[in-house]
Amino acid sequence: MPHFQVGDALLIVDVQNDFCPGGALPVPDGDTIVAVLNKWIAAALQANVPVYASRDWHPSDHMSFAPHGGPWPVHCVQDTPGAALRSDLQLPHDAVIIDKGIDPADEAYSVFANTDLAQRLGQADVKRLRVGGLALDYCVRASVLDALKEGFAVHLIADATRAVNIKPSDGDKALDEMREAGVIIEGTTP
Ligand code: VGL
Ligand code: ZN
Repeated sequence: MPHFQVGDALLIVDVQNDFCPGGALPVPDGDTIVAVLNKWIAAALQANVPVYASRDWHPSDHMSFAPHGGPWPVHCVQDTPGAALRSDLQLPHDAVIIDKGIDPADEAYSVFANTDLAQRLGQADVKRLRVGGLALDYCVRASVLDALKEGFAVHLIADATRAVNIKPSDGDKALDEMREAGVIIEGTTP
């Protein structure tokens, strides 16, 4: 069982249609984390712990897109169905939505890049983050490393994240880097 306590928050990274099978930049089995996250959301609600959900939220001319010289297919364009959060993700009504990747000239994998998330977490007296979402080897990795640098304690929910794995070892490498930086990896469903 998750042990949410005062000072905790749940951070859900980029659980959007484009990162799930059928989307523009699908993460293998990305959709399977939704059911896991829904259990953590229910536990957060019960413990009165705030929930934050980020969206990769790009302008149509974003530098990460292949037509603009970047490595990725066009994905998560603002206000398109692909950029919408998965409709089966049961977010609380007062979940805080954080949009990132808005600057066309900045990749911004991290949820902390050019957003007010750190400030908002500070205002809410959050000390420890439980993190899940997509993709493990990009935005989850960057967000977890930044959260640790910002001074938060961070737990990664291992079965609530999946890797793109362009190289098959990318997910494992990201886990190693996060572990070295101080993340606590917790295993199974709550
Ligand atoms: C992401 C690639 C490009 C992610 C975002 O959310 O992990 N990956 N943009
Ligand atoms: Zn992106």
